[in-house]
This record gives sequence, structure tokens and C-alpha cells, in this order.
Amino acid sequence: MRLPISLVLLLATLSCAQTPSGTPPFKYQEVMVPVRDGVHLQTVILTPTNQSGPLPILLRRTPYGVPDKAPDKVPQTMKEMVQDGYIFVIQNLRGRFKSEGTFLLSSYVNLQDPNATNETTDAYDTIEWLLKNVPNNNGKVGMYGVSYDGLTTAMALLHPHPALKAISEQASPADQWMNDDFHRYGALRESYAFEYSVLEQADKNKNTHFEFSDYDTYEWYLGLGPLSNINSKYLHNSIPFWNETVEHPNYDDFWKKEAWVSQLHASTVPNLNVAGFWDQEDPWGPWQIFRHAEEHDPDHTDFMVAGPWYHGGWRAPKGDSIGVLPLGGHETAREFRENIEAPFFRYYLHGEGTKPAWQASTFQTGSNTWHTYAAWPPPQAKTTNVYLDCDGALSFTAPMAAAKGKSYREYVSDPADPVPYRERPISPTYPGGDWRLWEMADQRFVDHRPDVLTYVSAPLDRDLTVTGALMADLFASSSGTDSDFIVKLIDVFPENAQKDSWNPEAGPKPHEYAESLNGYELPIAMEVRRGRFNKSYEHPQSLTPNRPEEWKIPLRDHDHVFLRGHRLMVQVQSTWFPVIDRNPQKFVPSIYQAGATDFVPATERVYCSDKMPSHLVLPVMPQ
Ligand code: PG9
Repeated sequence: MRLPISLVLLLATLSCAQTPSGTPPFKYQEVMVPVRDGVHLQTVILTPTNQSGPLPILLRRTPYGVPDKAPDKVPQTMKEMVQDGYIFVIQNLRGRFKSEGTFLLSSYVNLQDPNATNETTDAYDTIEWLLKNVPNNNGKVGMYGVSYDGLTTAMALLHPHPALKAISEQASPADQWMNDDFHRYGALRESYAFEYSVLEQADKNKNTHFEFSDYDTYEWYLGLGPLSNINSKYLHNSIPFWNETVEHPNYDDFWKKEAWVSQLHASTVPNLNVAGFWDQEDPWGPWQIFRHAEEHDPDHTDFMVAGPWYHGGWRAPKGDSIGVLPLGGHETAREFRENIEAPFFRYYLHGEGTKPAWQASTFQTGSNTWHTYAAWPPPQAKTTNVYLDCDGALSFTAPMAAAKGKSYREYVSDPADPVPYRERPISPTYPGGDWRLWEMADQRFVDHRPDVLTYVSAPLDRDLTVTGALMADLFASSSGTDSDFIVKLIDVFPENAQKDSWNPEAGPKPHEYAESLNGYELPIAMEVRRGRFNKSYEHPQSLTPNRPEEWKIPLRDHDHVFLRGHRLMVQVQSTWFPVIDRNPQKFVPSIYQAGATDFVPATERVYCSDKMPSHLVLPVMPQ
């Protein structure tokens, strides 16, 4: 059973490893903290039992619930920080559980309005109250948290309390229309947006799981038909955030205000931004927050850490593998906490140790090694194009002027038979079991589909290290007036990557031997682009049928070595269901109002000529 990562943290706070003496490690206190509009926020204070002098406060603000008792033992995954000594404070956001007020599920911060309240002001007021009311604090406060708790941490940057001396936002979203949980450049993350809105807004006092009639939600979402059926058949307009989402299909004022990061232009507080390369929810926000703070960072207090992690994977006990991929004997999560996170807070909140001497630190996959970079992206990376050839090859040489023959490859995309985003059955997102690792999944599961184009390179004769921001630059057309293009960059392992070491004489194969890396197609970067937004996010436009145009698809930041003998693969498809809603492939004013008959098949073409050379742009490091 999988839960939002912050819920996992909450449970971790309750179930842990015993202190040597057997004494509980914390004293527990629950208080209602008043904020400027008179609302009171339910807040738990965990004070170390062995506290002997003033300590800093570490605050986490969450929509998922606070612990109802002190942990009996030090949580495994908090031990690195606990041993330095902090007063831990966990607070429910306004409108969640016993906290008063209304939970909006929006990150709108109006810095101009002195009467406004939001996560920025609530953090400020809470810190003010804690400093005055928590005995024996040292006057320094830190904030940290993953995902929603990372968002509330990051939003404190917009108007930080002077006592806030360091934060670590981890997997925080930054602009929910552009990317992360709810959209990808305006393409709706259907299953996530729907299931998450229900999770958080169906009942103030709990986290609610929508009850699907089908275990395979692919079946359920396909049977649902047009998105307007969500309200007419199931929600009946009862979930405010879902209503707002479908009322605002374009990048309008609603979403621009929600994009709190657009107000951040400086490193206001030392910040350790943390991102997972395989984060299935918020892979983009941390990089945006990092880049915004970089606009003015004279004291170099804006740091970036990224590694081979699913959403929140750096809080796992070890992090010695991700899915079936081993990580060279490293325990990446523990190493991050021990060598980066704990020293960061120790330096800024306890005044011990040294400031990080780097701007970015990553655990690079492929080589399976930790790296530090003085600047991100590293300037020495050289822009290198990889071309999608007409014969299905991927090559480092641009296509020549066409002789005769085709200048494109094509497929028919049918919204009635969309490509699943992961192997079916697709269990519900929460508390589903498979959601967490789907971005690592072997892409052979779609190889047979006629609506997926595959391009593959020859085996590499040397390692290819890709470090920095990637992009796809497609030239493509659709016979429809709207369409999506999804691009995946894949690392294809050699057929003999891993010899199966299971000895059949030892009995039936245990699970860990069932999967092998031989021929594994590991996604490194994946993204979707929606045709109606190809030219403008604010004013969607229809495509001209069969007229090719350029589709620039950002593929985010990565650090991966495609090892010698591996091959590069690119897959292109036009549906990715139900993580992305189906494009009707016929232009309509709003897809959220489309009727069943608006959904039509379309012929999609990806060009590969010298004039229209579809390619990927990779930042390749010198050998
Ligand atoms: N990805 C979740 C989320 C964060 C922020 C807003 C909405 C959803 C989460 O895991 O908390």
C-alpha cells in the first residue's frame, strides 16, 4: 500500500528504532497556534527528552495530519537529524483536520494585500508564535518537507520570518499548470488531478480514497468517457479544486496566480532544493525554485540536490536501488541525509561545520557515483543532437537532403484505444502499489503497439554522459486539429546486461530474481506536449491538418551515463492514458467540455528530413 510521501513520514514519526536507554525520545504537546486572522492551527511540538540547552526548531507544515502521540523510538529515517538535536514541530494546514479555516489547495499568495492569509503568512505567524512560546529554543528556525510539505516550506521564501535561517524544500511544485502534479504544459494529469482532489477535499478530517468500481483504472477512466462526466456522474461539483481545474483549461490568471514561484527572484533564505530524477509527481518544481532563487544569490545560499529517486525516495531507509535498478552498492537516501541534509541544517541552525562548497550535487546514474558541480547546468556540457531517422534509427548525424522516399513516419492515434502509461492493470494512484515506480518501468510493454514509434541507436562505443537540461525538438503533424505528442528517451540495456544468478536447483525463483535487466528499456526522460498549446499557453490554437510544425518539448534536468554497449531509444506516441487525459484530436474550445463524439482518430506524422530533422538535444559532458 502506497500513501502520499508526507503521510509516510507521519507514520515514520510513529514507528521507529528504540533509543538505547528505552526512554521515549520526545515529549509530546499539541497546541492550537493563532495566526493573524484569528484562525488557530493544530500543531504538535516534539521536544527531545534529553534536551539540555537551547535548540533550533524544525517546522513541517502538512495537509496530511499530525501525529497523535510521540514516537516511542527515533524514526529510522530521521535519525541523522535527531542526533544533532532539534525541536520538531508539525502543523496541519488551515482547513485540514483540527486546524480552523479553509483549505484551498491553491498556492496563491498576494504579497500586496496586508489582510491576506496564505501558506506564506501562516508560516510567518507560526514561527513568530513558536519563538515566543516554545521554551529553550535558540531563536533559529528551519523548515523542511516533501511534496505538499515541501511546497509550504518553499512558499515561506516569499516573505520569510527573520528567524527562518534555512529551509529544504523537497519535491515542491512551483506552477501547477506548467508541470508537476496536475498538468504538463497544460495537458491534464487526469488520474492524479482527479484522485488527489478527492483525497484532500472530500473530507476535512481525513484523506479520502475514491472508490473505483474497477481495479484496473485504465478501464474505469476509458469507460468514464468525456471529463465532464466526472462532475455529472460522480463529484456533482462537490470538490472545489476539481471545479477550478475544469473551469480554467488555459494558462489564465487563475493559474498564473497559483504559480507562486513567479514572485521569487532571489535567494531569501539558504535553501537545499531536492529533486528525484524519477519523481512521478513533482520532478520539475525544485529545479524551477532553484533557478528563480538563482536570479539573485550573491551569498551562494541556493543549492540543488538530485538523485535516482521516486517521489520522496530520499526519505527511504536506504535507497540502494530504484525499481529493478541497483545503484552500485550506494545507499543513496541514507547518504543524502547523512552527508548533505543533516550537515546543511547543522551549519545554518547549529552554527557547526561548513557551508556546502558546491551549487549542485547529484547521484549520477549509470556511473552510480555522487558528483558535485560548481554551477548547474555544468557549462562544460556540449549541446549534442540525436536525430530520429526515417528508418527508425537514432543517429548523431543530421539527415542528408532526401533522395526519394518518405520524409516521415506515421501512426494512427485512436482515443478509443489509448496507449496505457504503464502496464495494465493500473491500480488506483492512492493507496495503489505500483504508482511510485511507474516512471522506471521497462518500456518493452508498448513495443508491440502500432501507435508507438520507436527509434533506436547502434550500441554505444563509449560512455555518453548527459548532464543538464534535455529537450526534444520534433517536426510533426496531425490529420486532426488538435493532438498530443509524447516523447520518451530510453536507455536500452544490452541483452546480456545481467546474468540470471538464480540456481534452479535451489527451488522456485523468489521475486527478486524474477526480473532481469537484460534488454531492459529504462526511461530517462519523458514528457508530453499538447498541440493546442504549442504556440500559446494563454490562447490555444487549432492545428492545421497535416501541416508539420515544430514541437519543442522540454525534458527537464538529468544526470545519467548511457554506458558503452547500451543503446539510446526514443519512443513517440500521442496518448498516455490515464495519467494524461485524452486529446479529442479535434479542436474544441475546452477539452473539459468536449462531448463523446468529439474524440476522433488522427494520423500523426513525425518528420525526419534534412529540412525537418526531428531530434533530441542532449547536454553531453566531455569524456
Ligand atoms: N504530490 C502531492 C502534492 C503536492 C502539492 C500539491 C498537490 C499535491 C504530495 O505528495 O503531497
